[in-house]
Amino acid sequence: MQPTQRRLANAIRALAMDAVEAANSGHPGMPMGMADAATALFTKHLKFDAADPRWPDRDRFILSAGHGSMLLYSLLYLTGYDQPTIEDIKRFRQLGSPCAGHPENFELPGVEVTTGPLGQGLAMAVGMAVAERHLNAVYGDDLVDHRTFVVAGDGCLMEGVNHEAVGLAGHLKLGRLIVLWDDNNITIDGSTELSRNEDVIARFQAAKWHTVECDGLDAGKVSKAIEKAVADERPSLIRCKTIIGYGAPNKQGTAATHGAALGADEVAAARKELGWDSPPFEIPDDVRATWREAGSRGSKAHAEWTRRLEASGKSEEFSARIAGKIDDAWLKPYLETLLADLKPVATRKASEAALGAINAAIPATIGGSADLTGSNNTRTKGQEPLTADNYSGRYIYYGIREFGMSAAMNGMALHGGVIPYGGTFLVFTDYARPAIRLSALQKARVIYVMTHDSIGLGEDGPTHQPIEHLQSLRAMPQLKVYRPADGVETAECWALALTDDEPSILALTRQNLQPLRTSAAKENLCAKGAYRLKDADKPRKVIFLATGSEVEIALAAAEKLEAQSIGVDVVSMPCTERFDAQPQPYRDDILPDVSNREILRVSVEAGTTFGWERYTGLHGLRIGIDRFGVSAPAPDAYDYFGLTPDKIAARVVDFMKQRGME
Ligand SMILES: Cc1ncc(C[n+]2csc(CCOP(=O)(O)OP(=O)(O)O)c2C)c(N)n1
Ligand SMILES: [Mg+2]
Repeated sequence: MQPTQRRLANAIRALAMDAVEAANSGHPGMPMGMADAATALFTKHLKFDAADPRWPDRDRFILSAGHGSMLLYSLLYLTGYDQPTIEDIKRFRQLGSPCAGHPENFELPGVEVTTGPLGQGLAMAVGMAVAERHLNAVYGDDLVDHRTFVVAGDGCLMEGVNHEAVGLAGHLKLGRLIVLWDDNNITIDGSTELSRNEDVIARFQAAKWHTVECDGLDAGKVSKAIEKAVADERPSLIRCKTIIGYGAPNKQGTAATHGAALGADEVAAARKELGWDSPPFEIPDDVRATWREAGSRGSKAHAEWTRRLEASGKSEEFSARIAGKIDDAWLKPYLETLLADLKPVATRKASEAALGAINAAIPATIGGSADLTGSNNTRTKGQEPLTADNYSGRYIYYGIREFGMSAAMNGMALHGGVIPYGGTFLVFTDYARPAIRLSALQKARVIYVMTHDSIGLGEDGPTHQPIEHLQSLRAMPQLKVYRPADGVETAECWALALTDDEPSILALTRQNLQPLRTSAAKENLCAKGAYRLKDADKPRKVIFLATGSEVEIALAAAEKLEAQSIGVDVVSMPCTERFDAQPQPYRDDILPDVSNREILRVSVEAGTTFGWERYTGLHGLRIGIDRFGVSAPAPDAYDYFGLTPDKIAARVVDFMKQRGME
């Protein structure tokens, strides 16, 4: 006799209890409450093949309630993925185990996205569903035809980002997005009544979602609800009424099961309650066999899909597209055209021009903006909007949803087959920051087009003028921050961002900048992160390190110093992270290892000076802005903060005098 769905679910419950017990750390409540619903999904509905976690047409499963990671690890193990092994599960949350505290896409191929920061899994799922519909529009049902399933908790549905995600999904009519809500009325502090009285169902309905309710502890009923969700054209919310920690007789239904080991006595009592008599980490043969069958349920569909791909004549193109392979063949001809007709241009405009060439050459790009299309210059000629009526479009109007946009872009990038870029003002990276951090952690190739990158945006004033943003973003691991100085650098930085396997931020100006790179270079000079734009004419006394719009100011200041017989190198530093990764000899060549008395290093950036001592040394000179900005036309703001060639040259001369350098 086949084990019942309940018995299959109890295998999840047992593994979750035992792993948390062994680690004496973790969250048993959520996996125990949602075990039946997950069993229904994985044994009856989810299209996947445990033998190939990367099958492009698999359904995506996202555990937005990432604290319940043992639910996912159990499912991957039980259905027969190569990883995790039972040994991995025994070492849950220990150093080196792929069964990390929260699900990490870079640890286990079966984990689609990294979750734990509540709400973001759901928001990334929206991006996955967008990518699926877009690729379906491009390649047809034969090659792309899958769904995105999410398990979200009360926390996910309280976080602000869920409002952005739910609004966007409803608007884009993402009918293949299905969210199972673990409605257990419990969060860490206790009952949800402590903090929520909204009608969640009514809210989703108002956002044009389909909703359905079921007993989340009855796999059969969950199955019926999933069938209804699949049949509906709208995105669906399935309200699964559950009991947190279900099966632990003395603790279930309470916050005590949320995030702590149940304790030996309660685990023993739960085993009795559930009729589960196997020792820890042991799965009875009948249960294992049935779970394994569920894991290979999709193998036939997978094989048929592979045959269709081979017969499509698009096999190579499709596979390259999914693998995300692109080159920068567009760059050279683009730069030739650019250099033939140089004029002052804002780097946001230069970015738009580069994007014209990029979008024509690389069909995988999908652009967008959080309601600042005309300011971010992110939409190029002929780029059709991606809408509910036309998923083949390549431009998304995200609305005023910076966080939602960024999280969706993470989902799109991790789905594969598309390369998302999206814009807002640099200052509003603050609104997007939690998703930017997940781009970096997950190595999602997302390109953030962040314009209005300094006081140079002018009259909008201090609320809109970034100060600490560049440096705070540079502090984030696995993220490249680019601040190009002219049209050529902008194109070079775009090329680097597109071919990277990490996310990038392009910080771009509102104001016009002079062309600085006026002839073709043999290589992409921005690739080294910093390079000498001008060599000292007179004996070198000063090295300017400048970025973006301040490079031309540093150049003009250098000319003034040269006129006073002070030799100055000007180094353009579009990407500090790349410079840091250069071999020592290169870094020594740009920044010789001598004291600031011999050669003074001066940083010039219209933002905080915090951190620039990393390059100037403690005894160097840092020119920047260590307060909030001002509301004024850009030239007045620059003058006010002393960021003009005259004022900078004077400051350098003064500083050198004080140091006895002359
Ligand atoms: C953004 C964010 N804030 C806070 C936390 C810490 N945290 C983890 S789980 C949780 C409670 C979530 O409640 P719910 O989603 O209902 O999960 P349940 O207790 O039902 O398992 C909190 C506050 C987090 N992981 N992410
Ligand atoms: Mg809850």
